[in-house]
Parts: sequence; C-alpha cells; structure tokens
Amino acid sequence: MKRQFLVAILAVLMTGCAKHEASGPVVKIGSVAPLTGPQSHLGKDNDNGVRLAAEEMNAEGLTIGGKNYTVEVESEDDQADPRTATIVAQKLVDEGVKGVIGHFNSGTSIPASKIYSDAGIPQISPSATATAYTHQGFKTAFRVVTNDSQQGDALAKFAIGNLHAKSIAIIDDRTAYGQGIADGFAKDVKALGADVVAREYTSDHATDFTAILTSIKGKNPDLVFYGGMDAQAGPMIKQLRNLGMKMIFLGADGSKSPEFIKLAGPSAEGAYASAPGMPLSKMPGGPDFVRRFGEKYGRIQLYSPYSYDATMTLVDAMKQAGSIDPAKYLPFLAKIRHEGVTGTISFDKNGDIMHGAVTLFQVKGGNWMAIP
Ligand code: ABU
Repeated sequence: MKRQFLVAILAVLMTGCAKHEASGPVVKIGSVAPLTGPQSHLGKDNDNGVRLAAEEMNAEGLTIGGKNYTVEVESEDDQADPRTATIVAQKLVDEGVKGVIGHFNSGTSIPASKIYSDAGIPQISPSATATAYTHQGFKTAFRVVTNDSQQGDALAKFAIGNLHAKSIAIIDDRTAYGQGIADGFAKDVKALGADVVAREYTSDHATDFTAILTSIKGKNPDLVFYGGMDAQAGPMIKQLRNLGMKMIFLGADGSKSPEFIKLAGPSAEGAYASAPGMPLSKMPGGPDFVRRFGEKYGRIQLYSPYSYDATMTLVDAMKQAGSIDPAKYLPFLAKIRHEGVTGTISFDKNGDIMHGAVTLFQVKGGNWMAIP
C-alpha cells in the first residue's frame, strides 16, 4: 500500500515535470571560445551564457515550425588561436551544427567566418569587436556588440576631451583585436591634436613588460593606452606602477573584467577602460540576468549577457522562419528585431548591431564603475 502510494506520487511528479523537460529532435548549436589558456575565464564566461540560454529554452519547451526541439550546445576550444579556430570551425560544420555562437576573439572569428560562410551556417559573435570581422562581405557573419570603429572613437574622445591627455603612449598585443583598436585609437587621438610619443608591441601570451614600460617611462606621457586582453593588462599596470609611473592607464573592453582587478591588485585602482553596450545595471534584463547566471555559473566576467542574447537571437530567427535549416532562417536573422537582456538586437547590412553604445568605466574601490 505504502509502495503503491509512493509510485503514484512519483508518477504525478513526473507528469508535472514532463512539460518542462527537453523533448523532440535536437537542434545543435556550436559555441566556440578559448576554454583553456590565459583567456579561458573569458571563454568559459561566453560558453556559460550560451548554456544558460539553451537550458532556459529547453526548460520552457522549444517549438519551431510546430515541432518540439531540444537545443544541444556543442562547445569547442579554439585556444584563442586563429589556426585552431579554423580546425574547430570545420569540425562543427562537419558535425552538422545549425548555427554558431562565437568565436570569442576577433583573431579567431575572422578566419573561421570563411568556413561558416562557405557552409552557409550563420555565426553570431558575442565579443569579437574588430571592425574587419563583419566587413568581409560574408552574409553569415553577425555580432551583438559595438565594433571597434565606434569603441576606438569613443576612447579617443574620452582620452582627449575628459582626461585631457596631450601626450600618449600606445601598446598592443599584435592580435586582430589589439592591433586594430590601438591603430584606430592612435589615428583618432592624433586627429584630435594629441601626440603619440611611443608605439610599443607585446603578445597575448606575454607576462613581463618591463622593457617596453621602461622605454615609455623615459618619454613621460600623460596616458598609456593598451589594446589587448586582461591577462596582459593586469600584470602590465602592476609593473607600470612598480616602476613609479603615475600616468593614466586606459584600456578597452579586453581589460574591463574582474580578472584585470584580481591580477593588478591595488594597482588597478583608478584605471580606465571602455566596453561596448550599457552597464549591466542599465541593461533591460541586466539585474535579473546577473541573478540567474550567478545561481548557476557565478560571477559574470565580460560577455556572457551577449552570448546569452546571441543564442536567443539565433533561435528566435529559427522560430520566425519555422525551420532550423540555416538557408531558411538566415534571411530572418538578417532582419530580426529581438528584445534581449542587453537591449534590442537588430543588424545592419554588414551584420553589425544597430545602435550600439559604448560605456567608459573606472576602477573605484576595487570594482569597475560606469562613468555617467
Ligand atoms: N573585444 C575584445 C575581446 C575579443 C576580441 O575582439 O578579440
């Protein structure tokens, strides 16, 4: 009797849960980012945003063209390496993914985009900001973040108009992203009347910047700009302060993470950086995303709200087309208007997000604070 009662309760519970469980055939979506190496914390952040979107859609129940589907995320590690990126892109195409969220880096998204374009598979990067990515003429390449033409322009205006820098040193990591944003920033600050007194280079695997910082110290600029990622920017500002250099430090989105503050320690205080979009607190779905993401994956590093939105946007296009066939849903993606966590997502003729914003931040009290 007792056993029958338990079985009955279990059956009721299972029936109750059934409508929230993933069902039907699988729609496979690729998620590509550096999951190992110095940028793995950023890559995992992106991947977790994709996973959260898939989990929520599967829990809700996903219907496309009157059929129930389950979203399956196929995560690949491109190690932030352009060559590895093309290998994993081809692997995803061969495995039959219906769309790709990624890659994380500009230097990997650009070479991979030819492979997706040749296969007719839509790709949305949540974080690759180099302008060139969406300017190659591929109809399958999209991004949900503001590009570096806009970000570099905002940084230059801020450096000259707000920080009143007159002499500037620029360092970049020689990646498509770092070099691209540094070159754009250099051109823009010169046009605004500043002198670029030093132009130095490092790599996205370097950890010791003493030689280039010592050379810059001799020129005593008002501001040092770094185009690159937090794994270098954090140690760089620490070494800069240890050399007694008191000038302003300005980075772009690659520097604007909690990891930068962790790596730099107290030297992070007062540093500036930009980031595409609005601060999380001002995004339409920002505060609730912070809670939902936090419950499953912990602290947001940088672009997980955008990888979540990119995934939802891709599937929204499938729903509107009534098909998971890339050839059928691609035209719907190109003209989509999706209300996301980060704001409204729609694309221009290149695949760039329309009406993208840029926000400037400063480290205050150990946190990145938006500058109003
Ligand atoms: N946007 C900074 C991080 C990724 C990249 O564009 O390489």
